[in-house]
Amino acid sequence: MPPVAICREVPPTIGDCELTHLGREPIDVAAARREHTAYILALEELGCRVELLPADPDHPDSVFVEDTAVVLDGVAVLTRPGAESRRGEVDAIERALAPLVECVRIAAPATLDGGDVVRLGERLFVGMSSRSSEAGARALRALVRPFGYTVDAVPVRGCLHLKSAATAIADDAVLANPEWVDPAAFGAREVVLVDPGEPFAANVVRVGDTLVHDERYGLTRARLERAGQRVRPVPAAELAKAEGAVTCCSLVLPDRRTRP
Ligand code: CIR
Repeated sequence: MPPVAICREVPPTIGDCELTHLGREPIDVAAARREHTAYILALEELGCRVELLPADPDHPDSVFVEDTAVVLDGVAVLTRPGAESRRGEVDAIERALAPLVECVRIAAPATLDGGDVVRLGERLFVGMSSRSSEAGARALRALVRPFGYTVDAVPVRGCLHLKSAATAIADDAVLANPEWVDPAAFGAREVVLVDPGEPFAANVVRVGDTLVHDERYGLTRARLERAGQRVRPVPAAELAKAEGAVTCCSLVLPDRRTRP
């Protein structure tokens, strides 16, 4: 079975998105939609079956589906996002995931954004950001332990989510910005650092053996390629004005152990 990727259309209200570390700039909705379409085509080209959910204008950040769930082998954890304005995004994602995988849910008062969860094999790392609480990390640990995963909390500074600071490029390797997270926290065999002039370049989506990466970060792309990685650049500048990066726009289900 091909991997399934869940995505959601860009809503017309995206200009009203949450912003934490960025100033508000006008967002060109048509340009954001063109980028999103190019991203979906890239996922399809890499073998994903994309399930595209309709836009939800009541939730300006709803294109950033990653924050609403942590999808693992055999289980999906529906989150309780740290921003109150985003909590209403979760039910539609649960409806999309439930036919595919067993779903469990983080309960109040814990908060967790999927963008704060980095997975290296069976080890999960949760960024202690403005969105995800220690209670959120504890709740995740209790929910995923029966499925064989460990959970460690990781300090993160200066950026929105842990995945702004570091993402997995293999089950034992990370791409990281050391200004925002200590790369040693992951105990990875290999660390590739972003080019210092590209602080936002640590975010990649792994699809099979390819990394989907923002096309603006050529110096970091060259570092990844020198490390033997295959990279698929995509346009992402308009959605970046909403403080989103490439991982935020999809939930890629592992192709093993999903429901038939
Ligand atoms: C937010 O602040 O929640 C959105 N404007 C951006 C979310 C980006 N999501 C992610 O990095 N996983």
